[in-house]
Amino acid sequence: MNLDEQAREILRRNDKGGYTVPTHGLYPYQWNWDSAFAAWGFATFDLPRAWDELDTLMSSQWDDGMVPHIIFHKSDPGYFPGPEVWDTGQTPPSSGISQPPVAAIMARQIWATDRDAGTERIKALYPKLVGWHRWWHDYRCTFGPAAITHPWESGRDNCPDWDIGMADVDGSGVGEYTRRDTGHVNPEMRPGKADYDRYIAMLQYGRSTGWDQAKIVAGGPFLMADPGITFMLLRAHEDLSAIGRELGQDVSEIDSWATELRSALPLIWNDALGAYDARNLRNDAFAGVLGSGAFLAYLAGAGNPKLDAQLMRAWDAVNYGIPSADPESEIFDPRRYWRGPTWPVVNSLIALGLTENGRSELAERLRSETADLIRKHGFYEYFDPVDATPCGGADFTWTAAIWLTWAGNETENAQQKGAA
Ligand code: 9WN
Repeated sequence: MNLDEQAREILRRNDKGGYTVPTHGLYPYQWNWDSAFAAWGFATFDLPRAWDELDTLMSSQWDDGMVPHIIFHKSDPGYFPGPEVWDTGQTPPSSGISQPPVAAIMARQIWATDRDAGTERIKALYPKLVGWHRWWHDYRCTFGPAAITHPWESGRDNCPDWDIGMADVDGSGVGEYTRRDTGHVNPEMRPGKADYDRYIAMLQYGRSTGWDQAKIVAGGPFLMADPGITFMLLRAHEDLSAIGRELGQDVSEIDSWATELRSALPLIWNDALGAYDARNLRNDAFAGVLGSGAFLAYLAGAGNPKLDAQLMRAWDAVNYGIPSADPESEIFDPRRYWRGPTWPVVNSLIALGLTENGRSELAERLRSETADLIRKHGFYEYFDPVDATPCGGADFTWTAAIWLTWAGNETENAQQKGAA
């Protein structure tokens, strides 16, 4: 089976009927941003199924507009914390936080593959996407940049960006619990026990408020500005606005969210670091660490020469893809989850921005390094950027999806080189 066929086979196998699990075992439910990438992947060979994925995701929307980070369609003892721990009282059961809002970005890409077939589908999704973006604006952008109330909300769970905020979270009183993730993959690759205690403490705080998002933002144990979400949301606002305009809608509200968010970017620019940086919104302190969240600036057309210099320094220090943390810092840990490894899916977003900003040579380098990883080892969750060791879960949905949409798309040049 060639890699395209293998990738399609993974998407089909991870399809649970209307939604896709990220991988069997480790992640047995529907995850928010994984699902948006899955839809993008399905769009290369089964367009109706692509739209179904987004429909199922958006059908989990809360009354306040939030689209949760995990949707627990069918209970599965293989994942902790499950629906009974989150206890959000929602139907379908879900977690109580959100995740990177990439659905509008993917919906626009999918629509472009077949306008006629997609128009009715995107019309139905559009008001829900607007409601979700309004939620981000009203509940998470009150300080300017997009804030997260839990590291899991960022999608980049244990990256060094959150260390200063995590240090203020007391995880000592969470009680006994059994992790399931470390039974599926090497514990050396996953966040440590002290991190997990704090994750659970934040969850317990949210639950104690009855998942009142305004209370969580006002008094929760953790609140940080996230450059990654800020750039993904900004880009998603602009894509949603473009979709709305084509549907003949009044998009002035969406445009005003985008303008406000763009004007907040100086608040997450750390001149001492020479890059965008996460910020603790409880005391304004910068995290002072360079990570892949900063490089998502390219996705929102917010790159600049100083960031370019940091990108090239960090990227040239490894061999495969853009590392999730600075390879020249002491924190760098090339196999531990978001503290160093490269994530094909993040690379795909950065490359999308680089291409659109006229940096196609860099985008092609990123594509070919990402493709090398997948060719060498298969569709893993993430990889060591120094020696290409495959890490985390195997047969991963979003890695298969970005192979089909991006990484596997050899340019004519590369194909000729390969044939020569
Ligand atoms: C918690 C599913 C998800 C991704 C996240 C990734 C990881 C979960 C976990 O897996 O997070 O949400 O249990 O580690 O960090 O980006 O969406 O693939």
